Amino acid sequence: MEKALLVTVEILFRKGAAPSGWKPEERAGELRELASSSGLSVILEEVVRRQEVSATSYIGKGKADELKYLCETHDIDVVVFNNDLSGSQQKNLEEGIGTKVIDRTQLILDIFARRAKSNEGKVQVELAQLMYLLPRLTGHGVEMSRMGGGIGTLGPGETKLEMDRRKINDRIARLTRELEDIKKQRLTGRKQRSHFSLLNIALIGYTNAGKSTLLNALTGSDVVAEDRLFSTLDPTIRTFLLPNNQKVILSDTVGFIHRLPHHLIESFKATLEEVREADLLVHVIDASHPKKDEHVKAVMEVLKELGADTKPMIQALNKIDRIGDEIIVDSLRREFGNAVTISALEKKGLEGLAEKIMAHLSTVMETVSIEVPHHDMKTIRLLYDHGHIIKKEYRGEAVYFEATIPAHLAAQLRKNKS
Ligand SMILES: Nc1nc2c(ncn2[C@@H]2O[C@H](COP(=O)(O)OP(=O)(O)OP(=O)(O)O)[C@@H](O)[C@H]2O)c(=O)[nH]1
Ligand SMILES: [Mg+2]
Repeated sequence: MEKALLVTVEILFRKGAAPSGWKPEERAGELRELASSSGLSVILEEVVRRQEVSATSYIGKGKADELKYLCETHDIDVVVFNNDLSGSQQKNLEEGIGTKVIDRTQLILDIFARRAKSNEGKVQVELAQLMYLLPRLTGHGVEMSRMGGGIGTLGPGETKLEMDRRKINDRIARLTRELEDIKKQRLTGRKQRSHFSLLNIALIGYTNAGKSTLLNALTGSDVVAEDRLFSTLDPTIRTFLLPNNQKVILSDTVGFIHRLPHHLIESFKATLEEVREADLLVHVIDASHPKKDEHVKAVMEVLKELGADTKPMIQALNKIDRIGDEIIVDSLRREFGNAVTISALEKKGLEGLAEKIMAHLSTVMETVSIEVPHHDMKTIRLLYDHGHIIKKEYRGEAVYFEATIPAHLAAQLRKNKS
């Protein structure tokens, strides 16, 4: 395991910067979780307060010398900065401190690279890594060993593969084309799925909020749910039968984080298609987390970037088993505008969530009365699969149905008839 020193720099006078709602110690706490999620062993943590950023070495020579001393005495392999470093700042810091230096974005990219299992995930991560590297090229190429393999594979004696800007640009173009293909396949896949016209519900939320645990609790699947950041990378799609026998599609996908590297959002748009295509979002919030408000804010920002911030949404305050106190749970529920409170782990409050989902769906459902010929199995199946049958009567050659079905299917039926 590589030994890491984590450094969070707090710049005291940043021109025009809005106050962030995160104290430096809280940012440091999240960096610690990120570092352990990527398999680093955190030996030391430093919070550095500075008046301003040094353009060349970010923290100034004196501080760099101090870190060099710490790294030597504690046998540190890598120093992780919680701040965004430019290519030259990173290089100068590496020279000054005498160890490998990475920033928060690289750390997150590294975690994603480790988690990527599917071809789609791998392509998306590599694309994000290359887009991160491109503006950092100093003209003589870049050590490719920095990326792809993850932190653990970087060590003395590694092969340094040089790649120049042109090659990187070519590779970016190729990966982008590959992603286009993946997107097309995904769309045909979705169209072929017999459940294409079912309503789609996407579970979204901050990383580690409990989305996968909730999917498992609702659908009885066994998606990996772990106490580490970014457990889920590839989307999982399951059908879910609501208590009123209406079938819907439930999808679980990658979690969000505050200051999620923009390149990741850009390149993960294929995976995040499930979110963009959803009819309804269930926003899973870790209600027991001290930073829950900031988490919610960060999630809304990412949704905005995806163009999905205006979708109908149900907020599910999760992990209430950790809160225990009914009064606090009640006040939380009110604070979040009558959100549902659940414990995905203990399978509590799930009926309340299902009710909210049904209530929402009833606003996008329509009741139809229709006579269907016996032989028209397609329509009959559609009513059963996607609708909720209220009344059924045999009338000679036809069957009469009264059913609630998704509004878009009702429109389709009317069109077919005319
Ligand atoms: N106490 C408690 N823990 C929970 C609850 N729901 C989830 N957890 C735990 O929280 C951790 C994260 O759960 P996941 O379901 O993996 O979270 P996620 O939102 O899918 O996370 P990412 O995929 O990393 O974005 C796991 O250790 C779960 O066991 C809950 O209701 N109560
Ligand atoms: Mg997950």
